[in-house]
Amino acid sequence: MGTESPRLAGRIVKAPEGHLSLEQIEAARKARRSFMGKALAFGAGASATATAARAADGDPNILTLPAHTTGLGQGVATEGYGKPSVWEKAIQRRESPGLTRVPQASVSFCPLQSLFGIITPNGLHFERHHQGWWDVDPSKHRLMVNGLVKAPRVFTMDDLMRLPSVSRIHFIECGANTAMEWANVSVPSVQYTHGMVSCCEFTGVKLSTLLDLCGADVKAGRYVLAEGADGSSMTRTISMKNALDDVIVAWGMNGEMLRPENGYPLRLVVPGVQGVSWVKYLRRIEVGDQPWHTKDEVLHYVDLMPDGTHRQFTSVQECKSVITSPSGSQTLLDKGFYNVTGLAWSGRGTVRRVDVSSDGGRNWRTARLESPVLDKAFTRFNIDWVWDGAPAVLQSRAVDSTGYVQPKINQLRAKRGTRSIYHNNAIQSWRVAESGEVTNIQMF
Ligand SMILES: Nc1nc2c(c(=O)[nH]1)N[C@H]1C(S)=C(S)[C@@H](COP(=O)(O)O)O[C@H]1N2
Ligand SMILES: [Mo]
Repeated sequence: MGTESPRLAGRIVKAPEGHLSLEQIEAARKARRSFMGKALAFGAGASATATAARAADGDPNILTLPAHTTGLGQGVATEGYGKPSVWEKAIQRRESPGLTRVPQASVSFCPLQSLFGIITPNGLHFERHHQGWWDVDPSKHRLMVNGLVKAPRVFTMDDLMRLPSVSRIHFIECGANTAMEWANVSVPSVQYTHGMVSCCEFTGVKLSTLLDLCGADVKAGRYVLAEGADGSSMTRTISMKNALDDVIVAWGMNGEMLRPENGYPLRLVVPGVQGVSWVKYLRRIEVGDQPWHTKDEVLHYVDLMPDGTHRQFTSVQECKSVITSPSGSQTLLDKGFYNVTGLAWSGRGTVRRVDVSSDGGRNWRTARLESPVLDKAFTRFNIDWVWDGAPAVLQSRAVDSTGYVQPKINQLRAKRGTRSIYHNNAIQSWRVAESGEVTNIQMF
């Protein structure tokens, strides 16, 4: 998968090129200590030490100071938009070749294995487009609110950004995330198994504020339609209950304007609900008295249940978790201590607990939840693990604030049958081989 192996993005695998290995650092330290000892014995100070260090250039036993310590650095980085270190080049969104026929109707997966904390950087947020992305001119963009409202209105971006705003941290997960695992296709890394999820701080005006401004009939108007301005005619029905609760018409993402690929200049944020309802390039909100049954809610993102019925408005992303490191395609370099880390989230509230197993689910230990633990947002978990070098299977199992427990794949299959494509929140298993290689396996 991918032109570059996702191995490169695994921090456990190897230090970025150009960095010293632990052995090199230790050897350098030792050399420096004995050298300093000699220098001090001669009653010399630090500057004499540095001079001697330069004099010893070329001697492999003596630490030579790197250019960044002795030379002049670069000027302020004011040119263009700030960029990550060159050493982090391998950490990118990646497309799974062959998954879709054209890149305009494709997915780029977020490199979860290389991220810390709960916020997804904007340049690494997963992408899902049905008809390509656009960099829409915000001065020309409009949002219409119509339907069962007293005063239909057309808002400019300036109009919207003058209104009272909120900033909230929420995850967005495509309903198709982890879909390959239904088919028992073991894609190699967490980037490809779980990378259609991200978590950001979104800023915008609450949809309830706009509905209020336009005098929406919130009794007869039991539903809201959201429509995008791209060629995919992305339209989704959202219940009025959701709309009045925590839905945001957002322009901000992690402190700056949305990226074009994520819906610039305006997108709907529907906390807890699958990604398809988070309509990008949002241009219209209509209030109505029944669901619209548009193509993206009758044909796509539906679940064919064992009794032959379609579960159509499967909207909430159930509680889920995954260990992001160690994870598939990484290699443990040695026995000993590891910080097992991962992410948990629930579309129904907060994460209450995450348990971690290293023996394929026989024994479980409760992981540490790092703060903050927020509603419908990523929660970062960590747990100590000492690898004895024997084969192991790492798994995480999350419990949310409703008491719902993340299921095993066979428990999920018992309920959902064998025809599902979407909405797979099963426990993920990573097998650690004696060689240290970590692979994706299914445990029933
Ligand atoms: N206008 C528009 N909105 C859209 C889509 C789209 O193709 N066009 N894709 C949807 C789907 S299926 C998902 S999962 C999310 C993905 O959002 P992202 O690209 O910001 O990750 O946007 C949703 N909103
Ligand atoms: Mo999606």
